[in-house]
Amino acid sequence: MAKERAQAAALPRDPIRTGLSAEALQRAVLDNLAYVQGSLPAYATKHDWYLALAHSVRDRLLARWVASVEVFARSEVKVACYLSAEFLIGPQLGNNLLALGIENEAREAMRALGRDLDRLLEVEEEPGLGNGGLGRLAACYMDSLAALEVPAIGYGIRYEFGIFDQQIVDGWQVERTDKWLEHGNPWEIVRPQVHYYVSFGGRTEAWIDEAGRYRVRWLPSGQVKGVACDTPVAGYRVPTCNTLRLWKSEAVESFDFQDFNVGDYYGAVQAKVVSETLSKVLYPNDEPEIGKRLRLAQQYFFVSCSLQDMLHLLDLKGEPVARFPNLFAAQLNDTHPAIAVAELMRLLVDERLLPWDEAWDITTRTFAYTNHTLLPEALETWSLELFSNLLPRPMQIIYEINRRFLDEVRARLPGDEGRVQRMSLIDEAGGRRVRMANLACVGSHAVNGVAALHSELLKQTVLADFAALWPHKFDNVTNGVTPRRFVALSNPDLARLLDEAVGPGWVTDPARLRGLEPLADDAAFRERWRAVKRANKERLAGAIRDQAGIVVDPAAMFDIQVKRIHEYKRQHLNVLHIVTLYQRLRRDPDLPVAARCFVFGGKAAPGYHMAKLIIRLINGVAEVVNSDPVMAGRLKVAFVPDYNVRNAQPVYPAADLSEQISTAGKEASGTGNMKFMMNGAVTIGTLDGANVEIREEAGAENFFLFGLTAEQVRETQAAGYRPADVVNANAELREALDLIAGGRFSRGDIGMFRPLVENLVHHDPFLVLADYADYVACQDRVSSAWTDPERWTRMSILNTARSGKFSSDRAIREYCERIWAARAVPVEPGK
Ligand code: F58
Repeated sequence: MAKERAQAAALPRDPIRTGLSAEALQRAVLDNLAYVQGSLPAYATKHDWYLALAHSVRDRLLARWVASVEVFARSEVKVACYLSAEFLIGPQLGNNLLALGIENEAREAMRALGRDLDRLLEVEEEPGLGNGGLGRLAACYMDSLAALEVPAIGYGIRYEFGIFDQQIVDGWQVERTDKWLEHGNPWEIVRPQVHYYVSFGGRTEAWIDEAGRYRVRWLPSGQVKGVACDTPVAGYRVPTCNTLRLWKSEAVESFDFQDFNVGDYYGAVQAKVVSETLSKVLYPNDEPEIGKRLRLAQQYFFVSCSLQDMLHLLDLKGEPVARFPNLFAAQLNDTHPAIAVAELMRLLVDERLLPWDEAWDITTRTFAYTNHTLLPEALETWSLELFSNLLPRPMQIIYEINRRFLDEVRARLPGDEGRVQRMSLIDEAGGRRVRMANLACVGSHAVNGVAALHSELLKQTVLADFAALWPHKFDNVTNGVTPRRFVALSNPDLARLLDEAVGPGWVTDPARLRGLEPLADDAAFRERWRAVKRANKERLAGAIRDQAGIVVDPAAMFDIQVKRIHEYKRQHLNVLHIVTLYQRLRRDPDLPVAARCFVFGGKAAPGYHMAKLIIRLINGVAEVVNSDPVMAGRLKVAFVPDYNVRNAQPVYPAADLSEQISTAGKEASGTGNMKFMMNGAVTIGTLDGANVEIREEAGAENFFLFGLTAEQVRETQAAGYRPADVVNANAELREALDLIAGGRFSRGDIGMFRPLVENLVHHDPFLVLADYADYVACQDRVSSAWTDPERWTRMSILNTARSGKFSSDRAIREYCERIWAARAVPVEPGK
C-alpha cells in the first residue's frame, strides 16, 4: 500500500491526460490516436477514433482511480465487496462521459476532429457479462456505490464470451457467439502481478504440525492461476472511482511443466487449454441447471481469487486477520458465490491457522446473502460426488459446518428431525446434493430478498426454517436501478426537462422528482412532456425499422415487454391479448380501440424450448398482424432482436405502457419495471415483486392492476386448477387458442405451437389462462385511458415524479446502513 500511495502522489498532472476542456480532449484524442493506436487522422477507422477517445476518457479517470485505491489503505475504512458471477455493465464510454460531466466537451472535441460522438458511441461492443436482472443489478449497485463515495470492489469473472448474440431467423431465435473482445477493451487494465492460485481435485491429508496442531493439507490434482482485470467504476460527478475486478484464468507454469518434464509436451499444452477454459464462457441460463462441473469450477475460481485478494489487501494494511469483518463486507449475489463461506473458512483455518470458532465468527460477520428467486427448482444444488471430486477440501469444511450447525438446530429446536433434514446443507433424498442456499444462510449474518413481497414469501416458503431459527437475520432491500444510465444517459431530452422543472439535483436525489407533481396539472408542461415522449418514440421507431424491418407509427401507444423470455413472465399472456384484439378487429374493423404498437425483446436460454417457442409465436403473430390491411393504423407487433443493455437504452424512454405481468409470487422483484416507471411509462401489472411497491408509490389510480394475488395463486393451485374449464367458459380465449393451434400464425403448420397450446390447456403451471379474462378487461381500461391524452400524460408525469424510491442509491444506502456498516469516504484526488 505504501508503494501505491507513493504512486498516487507521483501521478503526473499532465493536462493532455487530465484536462477536461474540449480543447484538452481534442489534443488528447490526437495524442492517443498516434501513440496508442499508431494511427493518423487521415487513415483512422471508426474503431481507431473510438479507442482514442475511450483511452482519453480512461486517462481522466486514472488519477481518481489511484486516489480511490489509496483510500482502501486507511485503517478505518470498510470496503464493500460485491461478489457476483455476473456484472452486466453495458457500454462504458457514454456513462463515463456522463460521470465526468464532459459529454458536451467530448462532442465538441470530436466535432472539431470531423467526427460525430454518437457514431463513435455506437461502435462500442456490449460487455454482456450477465444474463439479465441479477447481473444488471450488480452493475447498478457498483454505479451507486461510486456515486455515494463508498469504497467498493466488485468481484467477478472476466468471461471471454459473454451472453450470446440473438438473431431471429424465420421467426426463431438463433444464438451467435459474442465476440466482445474482438477489437480490444480500452476500459480494462490487466494486472498480471495481481494473481492468485486456485486448487482443484486431488485429495486431502491430515497431519500434525511442529506445534502439535491438527492440520489438513489439500493435495490438488491441478491448479489454475487467476489474473486480475480491472475496470474503473466512476462515481457521478465525484472524485471516487471504484474497481470492478474480474478474474481471468490462466495456466500455472509449474503444473504444466510437470507434464513437460516427463516428456508429455502435448499434455502440458492441453492442461494450459483446460485452465484457460475456466473463464471462457458465461453460462447462458436464467435457471441453474444440474451438474455442470465447469460452472462449479468457475464459481470456486472467482470466489477463491477474490477472498485471497481481500486477505492480501488486509495484509497490505498491516491489519490482523481478526479485523477482517471490520474492514470488509462481502455480499453474496445469489448462491453463485456461496462457496465463499467454505473458502474463507479454509483460508482462515488451513492457511492462517485460526481456531475453527474464531474463523467461523469472522466468516459469519463478513458475509451477507441476497436471494433472487422463489422458484424452488431454481435453488442451486450440486451433486455431492461432483463437489467432492472437484473440491475435496471445501467439501470437508462444509461437512464440518453442517455438523456443528445441525447440533445447534437440535439443541435449539429439539425433537424435530424433519426440520433437521430440511435445513441440512446436504440433501440426503435421492442423489445426495449440497444445498447452496442453506450454506449461504448459515454462513451469513444477514439474508435479504429483493422486494417487500419477495422477502415475506421467502420467510414463509423456501427459507422458512431459517427465518424461524434466526428471525433477526432476515431483512428486505427492495432493488433499485441507476437513474444515471437509465434516465440521464438514455433519455437526455427528459433529463433536460427534469433539470429545468425540478433542478439538476434529481440525478442523485430523485426524491426531488416529487416536485413534478404540481406540474402534472399544468397543460403547457404536459404538452412539453408529450413532445419529449414523442421524440423518443420516433427514435425507437427508427431502431425497430432498422433492426426488425417493421415500420411503426409513433402516434400509437407503445406497449412494451422487454425481459428474459420465461413462462413465469408470461409473454404468451401478452400474445393472447394481441390475438384477441386481432380477432375483434377482424370481426368489426370499425371497432374503436386505441392504436397500439406491441414491442417485445428478450433472450431465451438456448435449451429452454418453450421459451423459444414463445419467441416464434410472437414473430408468427407479428407476421400476420403486420401484413393484414385491416390492422393497418390499428395494431403492429415487433420483436426487437438481441435485447441487451445497449439496445435497452432507447426502449424505456419510448414506452407508454410497461408490461409487468408475471404470475404473482414468481418474479422476485423485477428491475425493468423501475426503469420504465422512471421514464414515465404507466404499468400494467400483477401484484408481484416490486410492482406492489411501484403501485403504492405511483398511486393505484396511476397503475393498471389485474390478476390473482400470490395467495390466490396458491389457493387456485391447491384447489386443483383445471385450465380446460377456463377455456370452455370463455369464448374469446377459446377462439384465440384455436387460432394459434390451427396454424394461423405458423403458415398453416398445425404442429408448431401444439406443445405450447397443449401445455396451457392441460397444465398451465403459471396460470396464464386463469388471469386471461382479467388481463383483457384491464387492457380495455388501458385503451380507454389512452383516448384521453391529458389524463394519460398526467399519469405518466406522476409515475416519474414518484419513482424516486427505485433509485439504486436508496437500495445501496440501505445495504450500507443495515447490512454492511459501510459508509462514504470522500476521495481527494491529488492529495
Ligand atoms: C432476477 N434473477 C429476478 N437471475 O428474476 C428478478 O426478479 C430480480 O429483479 C433480479 O434478479 C434482480 O434481483 C436473475 O436475473 C439470473 O439471471 C440467474 C443467472 C444465473 C443462473 C440462475 C439465474
